[in-house]
Amino acid sequence: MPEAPASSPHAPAPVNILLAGFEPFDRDSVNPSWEVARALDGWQPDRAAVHGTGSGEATGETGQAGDRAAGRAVVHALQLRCVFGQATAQLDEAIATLRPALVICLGLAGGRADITPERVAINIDDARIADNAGRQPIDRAVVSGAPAAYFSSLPIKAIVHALRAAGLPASVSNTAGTFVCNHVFFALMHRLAHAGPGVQARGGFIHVPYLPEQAARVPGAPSMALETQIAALRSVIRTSLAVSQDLRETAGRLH
Ligand code: PCA
Repeated sequence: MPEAPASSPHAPAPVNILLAGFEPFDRDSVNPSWEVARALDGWQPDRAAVHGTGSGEATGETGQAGDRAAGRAVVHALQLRCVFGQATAQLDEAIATLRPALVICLGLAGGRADITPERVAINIDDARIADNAGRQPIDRAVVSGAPAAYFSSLPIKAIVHALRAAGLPASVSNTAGTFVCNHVFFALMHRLAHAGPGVQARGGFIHVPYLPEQAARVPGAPSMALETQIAALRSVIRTSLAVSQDLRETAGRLH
């Protein structure tokens, strides 16, 4: 559980960034989503970095989020259990403690080759495998009575644009699946939608590929080195802080 940093009377309170990743699941011994989050724990994207992403035209407009990012920002890593219900309780508790301006949850999508910001979270749990507590809900709402879906409030297209400009493979994903990642993503967006006045956190979910050592056990599976994944998440955070209005360029698919 991350601690909120002590506030100093001289410096403005830092902008807190909550970066969550998952524990290993499905017989794996490592989960790159947590390895990336913990590598960035304590990282402070500085003002120059926020405004000079090296991505040229990728940054779009800056607005309120960019202005706030002009002060200090600091990343707090949180490891989530891969357990329906428990992971969302952990995330809720961290949000209540840190009051972050930005919440990015990461998860492993084994079989994907690139960094994939998710566009949409859906209000359904439909587990093909059991979670780490043996739970396997089928066709159950994440939050009963809540809307069918929420969109990410991260600038997903600007994120992809900046990653590609830096030579890092990325694409928008239109499904986060129906397992614990989508569950957490939906609960996050529902929570942010009901955060009340004065709380203006942006949030979303990003899937990452296997690490090379994981992919070696699955013939033909794509992977991405941990250092590349960490570099990608630095870019994602900078773009999320700097860009308030997402790019209008297609990431559409026919199917
Ligand atoms: N990936 C799983 C759950 C935890 C993780 O890292 C998913 O995509 O649902």
